[in-house]
Amino acid sequence: MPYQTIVTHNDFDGMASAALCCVAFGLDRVLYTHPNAVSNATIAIGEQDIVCDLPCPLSFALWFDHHEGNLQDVLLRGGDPTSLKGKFLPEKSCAQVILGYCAEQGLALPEHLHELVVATNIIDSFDYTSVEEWRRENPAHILDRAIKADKDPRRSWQFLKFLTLQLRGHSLAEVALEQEVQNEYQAYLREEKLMLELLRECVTFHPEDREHQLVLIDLTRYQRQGPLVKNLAMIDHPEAMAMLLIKNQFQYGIKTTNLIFSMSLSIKANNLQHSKNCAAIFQELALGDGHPGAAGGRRTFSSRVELENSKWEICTAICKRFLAQ
Ligand SMILES: [Mn+2]
Repeated sequence: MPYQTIVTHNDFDGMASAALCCVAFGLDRVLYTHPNAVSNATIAIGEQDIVCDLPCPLSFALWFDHHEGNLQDVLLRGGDPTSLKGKFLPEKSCAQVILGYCAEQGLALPEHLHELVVATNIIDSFDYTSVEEWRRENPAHILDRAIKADKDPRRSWQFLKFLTLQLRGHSLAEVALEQEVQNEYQAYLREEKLMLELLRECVTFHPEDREHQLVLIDLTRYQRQGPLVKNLAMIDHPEAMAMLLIKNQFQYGIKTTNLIFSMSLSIKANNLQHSKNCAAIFQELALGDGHPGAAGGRRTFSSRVELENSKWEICTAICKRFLAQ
C-alpha cells in the first residue's frame, strides 16, 4: 500500500522527522499539527499516513514516536506495542527513532540527515551542559528560533513545510542562510528582547530562598498576556536551579481568576547530581503533574481576593518543598 501523507508535530523535531520521512519514503505531502489535535481526534489521519512525534492515532500506516506517555496510552487502550507498524523507542528525538527504523529497513539516508538528527536530539531533549551552549548561534538554533517566531497558523505551516522540503537535499548550514529563515530568526530575536525585558520586571525570589535557587516569575499583575519563555530567566540567573512561572489563565482574551503554575529545572540543575523533582511537588500539593524535570498545573479561585491570598501561600509551599528536596 503506498503511503500518502506525513502527519507530524509542529516543532523542530516534527519538522526534522518529516524531512527524514520525505527522503526515506519519497513523499512530499506533509501536515503539521499539535499533539492535542491527535488526542482529541480533531484531525483526520488515515491508514496510508505516516505519523511522527505525536500520540498514536487509531488508524495509520506507520507511527514513529519517542514520548513514553504516548506508548502508555497505546497500552491503556489495549494496544499491542509489538505489533504496531513503525517504531517506538524512548530516544532523545523522534528523528532518532526514524533514523533507527531506516537503518533496520536498509534505507540509506544522506549524511546531512544524520547531522540533522544529532542536532535534533540536543534541541528536543534540551540536552545542554551550559547556558552558553544553549544560547550559541548555530544553524540548528537559528532554524529552531525561526520556527518559534510568532506567526499565524497558516504562515507557520508554510514555514515548516519550506524547512522540511529544503532539508531533504540541503544541510542545516545551507538552510539557515535562506532569506526566509533569516527573516523569521530576526523576528524571533526582536520578540526575545521584549521577553527578556518583561522578565527583568517580574522576576523575584522568595525571602526564604537566600541562595536564589528558584526564580519566581509572577505575571499576575499584567492585564494582557504575550508569549513568555521561562527558560530565558536562566540568562540573567544562570546559578538558579529552577524557574517557577505563575500566570492567570486567559479565556477569550479575558483574565480569569484561575492561576496556572509551571516549573522546570535549569540547565545547571540538569548537569548536577540532585534529588530535585518538580512533579513530586506538584503532586503533593494536588496542583498538577509532570516529570522530575518539569511540571505544570492549575488552581481555580472564586474571587480575586481569594486568588491573591492563596497565590503567595502556594508559592511558599512550592519554594519550601523545593529547597528541602
Ligand atoms: Mn519530539
